[in-house]
Amino acid sequence: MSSPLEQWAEQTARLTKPDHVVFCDGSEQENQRMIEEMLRQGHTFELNPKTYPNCYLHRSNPNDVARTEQVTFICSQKKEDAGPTNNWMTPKDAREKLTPLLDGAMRGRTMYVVPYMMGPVKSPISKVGVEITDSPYVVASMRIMSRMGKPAMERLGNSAEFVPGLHSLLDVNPERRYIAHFPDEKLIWSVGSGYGGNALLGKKCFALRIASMMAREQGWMAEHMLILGLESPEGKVTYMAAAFPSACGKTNLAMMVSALESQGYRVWTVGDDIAWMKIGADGMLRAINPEAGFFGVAPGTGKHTNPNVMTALTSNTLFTNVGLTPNREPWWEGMESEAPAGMLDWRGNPFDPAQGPAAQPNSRYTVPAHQAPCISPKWEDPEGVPISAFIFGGRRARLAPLVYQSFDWQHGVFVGATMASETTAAATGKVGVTRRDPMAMLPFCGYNMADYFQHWLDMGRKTPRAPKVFHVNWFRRGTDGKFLWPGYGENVRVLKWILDRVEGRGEARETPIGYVPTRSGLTLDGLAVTPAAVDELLSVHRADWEPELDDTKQFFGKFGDRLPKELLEEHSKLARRFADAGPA
Ligand code: GTP
Ligand code: SPV
Ligand code: MN
Repeated sequence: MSSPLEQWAEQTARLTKPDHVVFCDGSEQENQRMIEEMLRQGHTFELNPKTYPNCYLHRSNPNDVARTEQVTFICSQKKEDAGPTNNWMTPKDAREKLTPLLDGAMRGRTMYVVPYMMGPVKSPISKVGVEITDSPYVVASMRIMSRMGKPAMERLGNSAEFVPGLHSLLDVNPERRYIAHFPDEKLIWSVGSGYGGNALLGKKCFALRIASMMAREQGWMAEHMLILGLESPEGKVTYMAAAFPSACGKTNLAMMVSALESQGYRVWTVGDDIAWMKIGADGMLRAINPEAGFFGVAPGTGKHTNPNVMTALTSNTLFTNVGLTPNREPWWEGMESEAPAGMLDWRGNPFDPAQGPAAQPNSRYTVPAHQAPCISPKWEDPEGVPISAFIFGGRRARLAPLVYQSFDWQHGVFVGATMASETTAAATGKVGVTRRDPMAMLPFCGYNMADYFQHWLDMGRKTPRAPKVFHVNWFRRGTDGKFLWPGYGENVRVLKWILDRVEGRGEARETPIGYVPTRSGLTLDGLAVTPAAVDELLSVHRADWEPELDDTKQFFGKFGDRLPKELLEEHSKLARRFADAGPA
């Protein structure tokens, strides 16, 4: 008798008709074969073995450089179960559309069967997935991003306890690109794209969309959150998880070199993109990072902004869509070195600034997490780390102050549910348009977001020592259009205030939106920001919040009766607090 995995692989091979089938074990020899195949295919190049040993540059198809939300579907039986914020097809329609595309799709190719584990090897929170793909780039990336091969097979045995994900590049044509999720079977089908979040199925497809469905059914949480530990001068580490939309600073916050290191405040990285959390025996939410690597945005990453990752990515790293110097080193805008003469841009053409940047704005590095000097000693703790604070945030040129604290859990859920942010290059479409992105999960929640809000409310009730909830904004701009806050390592000043609040200290004033630090409540010594800029960063303007109240009301309206009444209650309370505060 063959195992459920073997049966699924056989069935898939019958459909996709590959020339060869390879079951991946995650070994070094196998990885070398994968790289040879990538080099042979012609879109991957070896980097300078002296300065970047075992590093490669991969150039994707220029039509395939970011997640494509418009062709990402939740295929539930009923449209209402996908909700108003997801694209929807019936499972039957999705199968009828995709089966002919998959029929014979792997002819002339190798079908790789990739078992992988999301989460630390011994953690009870971890889960197994299996991705079948015809892309060696996907296999090499999954090997960095997950515990691939042996550990997954050992956990799986002959059981059917895995999330299957079928991926084929087809002909990488946007007209034939679909990323489909089947809630009933906890199954993923992705065709026509080789890009990160569309193709590395363990990441957004499993660890967020499918896992969020499982988490709701089983009483836990799967969130688009970084996890960090803030060490205090006494050596105590307090863990926080933060949800910011794509390309809004999770990796950078999680890996920061603290500007307050001389005062004893230091940041340790547990995860940079996804958190799975369960209520622990101590009544706190315990978080694991399901991933094993960082798939981070390259542009804007440099020695001053993120020195930790710059140290990490000089070996065993796969770069996608960055520039290539004559010295065969990777280069991107914001690397803080002069653009070298004779460079090739991300498409492989001689770099001409008039034709656009050297690196694609959503170009990325894929690096093993353990290579980061800031990796937390607890990052693979099977129990997970206890979370004391949740931090929401986004890119808001106006409106949201540098930081504020919600009044309580229910208000915190409202703060998360009414998050909004300017769109970035992480997804195709317009950049810089403000859109509502609740809990940074708009593109990643696998079910109706009204039910997701209810799940958040329920989790707060069920968690005896639920995290305190905060909101931050590193992206507020002054009248000159420039960022008011220096960001990056200076963000530790905000984390320190959050820690103070968690511990019952931290000076704050009560405003209609929540507790905002007073200027003296923040540790600002040695910071080159004018007092006027700090005041602006901490201000709450009623004239900005009134249209915001209208917009959030309209957004909530999309969910009809399914929206938890608690959120409308919080909306009215916020409006009343502004009315009571009088003109401002
Ligand atoms: P995903 O991997 O897409 O989920 O993104 P992320 O949230 O991890 O974003 P990341 O940390 O990679 O940051 C994206 C961009 O925002 C980079 O270009 C950073 O340089 C920039 N950025 C990050 N933190 C800050 C900050 O504190 N201030 C400013 N101004 N920019 C920042
Ligand atoms: C994001 O877009 O939020 C990412 C990159 O983290 S991707 O894996 O492509 O989703
Ligand atoms: Mn992300």
